[in-house]
Amino acid sequence: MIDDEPVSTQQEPAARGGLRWRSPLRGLWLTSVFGAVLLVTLPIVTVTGLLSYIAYGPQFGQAIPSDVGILKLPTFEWPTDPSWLYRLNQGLHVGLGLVLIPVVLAKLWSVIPRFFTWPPARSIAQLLERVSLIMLVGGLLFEIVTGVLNIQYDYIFGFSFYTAHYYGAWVFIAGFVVHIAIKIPKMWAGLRSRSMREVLRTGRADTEPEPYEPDGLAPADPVEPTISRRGALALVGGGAVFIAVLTAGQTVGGWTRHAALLLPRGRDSGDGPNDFPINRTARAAGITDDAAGDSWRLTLLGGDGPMDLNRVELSALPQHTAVLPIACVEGWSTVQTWTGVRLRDLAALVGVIDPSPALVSSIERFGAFNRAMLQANQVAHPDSLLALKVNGVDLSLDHGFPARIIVPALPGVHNTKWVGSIDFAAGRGR
Ligand SMILES: Nc1nc2c(c(=O)[nH]1)N[C@H]1C(S)=C(S)[C@@H](COP(=O)(O)O)O[C@H]1N2
Ligand SMILES: [Mo]
Repeated sequence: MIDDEPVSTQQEPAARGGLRWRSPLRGLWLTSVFGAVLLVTLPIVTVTGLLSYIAYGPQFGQAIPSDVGILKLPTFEWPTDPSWLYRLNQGLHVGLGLVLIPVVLAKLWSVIPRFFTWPPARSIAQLLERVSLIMLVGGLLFEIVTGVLNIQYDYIFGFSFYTAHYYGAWVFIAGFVVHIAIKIPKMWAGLRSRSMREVLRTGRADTEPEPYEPDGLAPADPVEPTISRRGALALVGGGAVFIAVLTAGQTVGGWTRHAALLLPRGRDSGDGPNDFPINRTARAAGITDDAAGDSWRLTLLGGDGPMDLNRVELSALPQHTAVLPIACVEGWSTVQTWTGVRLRDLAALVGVIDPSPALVSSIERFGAFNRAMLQANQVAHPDSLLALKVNGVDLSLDHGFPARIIVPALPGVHNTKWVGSIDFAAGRGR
């Protein structure tokens, strides 16, 4: 057999596992571009995630997980202004988190020979780098998986991924910080090793392989390019845009909601003015027409309470209208016009003039979201309502009839539906 393939040059990279990774695109430049994108965007996903934890009110033990030991964050009163604050926070966290998945995968692809380097470490410093890399990559993939599962399947499995997601975040953060500290100079050099303009002008035929260096990312024996660098960037960017199209509808609403395929519950809607996403239906929550019917009473506790009010009495109190979003932790949101009684007016009815935190309880018996502690500023805000109506008509049973909470910038989950009682002294440790 006449074969002039140089056997010797094949064996050398094969020994370091390089034979399988021969793309001429692989190298410091492409890795640095993906790295730079993630360097700017992943901190946004991380910080909004941690803020979301604080918005849940860990000071009341109602963030998940409730006890996080030394990972406890400094908590503060989550603001009520602007009313879209949590909507923006959670839209960014979930939306950006999903959109970045193709970039994360591309970045991993670009450094894949690294994971097969042998021996894995030749010095203590290198060993530490490797451990931080495992934390970074493992943490990130774990966050993506638990995040997506949380959006898609939380209720199917009947348990929460929040706890895993919270601890996973800290593993990722530790790996990310170390990785940045180690790699920033390299990334900077990588970004400057090619001109982006030049790359965007170069087609596949003219695509040159990256220069080989021992211990570098570029292969010693690159194959012919199957795609240009700009093609690779377009592919990854296109993937990100595609995911954006599949998710944006969950917040933008209207007809775009039909494109929001990554959003299982947000598509569930009611009729007419009550036609907007339903998180948990009355049926799923075990709310019967009877329990929500004429026999329903709202019980006010604390101060001079208890005091019972039926729905007719509530309707006779001064009514206030506010345009406010419901923004779910899962990323979807919807803005509606709500009408009802101000929470601070209800507090005043039982003689509580200077509101403290209040505990709202639903008549729903078993759900995980059947009660919520509201901060004092949330009770006091003039737009914080016990809503009886939405968009000018009575709430539907699915949206919380006879009455539900709606508070500006409050995480969706704490806008309790089918309210049975409000304890205005709950925060005073009675
Ligand atoms: N009693 C009760 N209230 C609840 C829930 C629930 O399961 N039970 N779900 C919460 C969640 S997670 C969200 S996002 C909002 C959604 O309100 P909607 O179904 O009217 O859109 O209701 C909140 N109120
Ligand atoms: Mo939610």
